[in-house]
Amino acid sequence: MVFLAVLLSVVLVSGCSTDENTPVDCSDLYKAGQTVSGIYSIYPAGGAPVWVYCDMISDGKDEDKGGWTVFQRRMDGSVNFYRPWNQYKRGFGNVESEYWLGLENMYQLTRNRKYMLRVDLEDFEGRKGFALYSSFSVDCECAGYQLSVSGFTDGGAGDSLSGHNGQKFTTFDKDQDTYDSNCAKHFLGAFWYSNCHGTNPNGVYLWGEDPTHYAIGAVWSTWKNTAVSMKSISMKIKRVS
Ligand SMILES: [Ca+2]
Repeated sequence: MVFLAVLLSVVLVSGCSTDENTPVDCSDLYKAGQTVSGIYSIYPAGGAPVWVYCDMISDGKDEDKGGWTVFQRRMDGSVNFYRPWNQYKRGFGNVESEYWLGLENMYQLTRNRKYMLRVDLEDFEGRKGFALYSSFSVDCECAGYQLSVSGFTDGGAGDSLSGHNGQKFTTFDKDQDTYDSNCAKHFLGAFWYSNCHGTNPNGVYLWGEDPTHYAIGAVWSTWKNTAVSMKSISMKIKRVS
């Protein structure tokens, strides 16, 4: 009986140590045959698992269809995104609906691997657009989780993000933007603000167009004007081999 228990634990431990059972991201899961979009656990830093939504269908070309790790997702206004630094660092929300994966996880994923970025957008009239970037990474907390994004390809929504390249991340309680004041406080979000933004994906979920307050919504300004907040917006990364 003791021998059996020992044998079983050895099998379990060895089974868990394979790469197939500790996927770094959704790209690993896709390569391992997981082709259905949904919630999976990944191991961005090798240690503790993190729950994440994997988009296994986005992108037109068959050969690189799925394998997108969603790090930001808005869709129904169910989660408050006006949150402090520690929560943007660790992540928050609900992987079944709206969530933020966390800057530390994003750093761990992108520190030694090459990723591309896709931003999917939908307005309240059901129109869709996207933007692709061939390179995306987030630096360490010691560098303010600085954003590197480049290589834009238009998917109909225009480029609202390249202007944020090289910026550090700012929350209402940690001002690392280049504006005199705090962009997170002015635009009620948290982002790699500069002076301040071309897009505000973590802004207020405004349920459509509302010009009452300037650019506080989940705005993507090169597609809709700054008074229009998206119905859904998701930001997702995929490993480039
Ligand atoms: Ca500032």
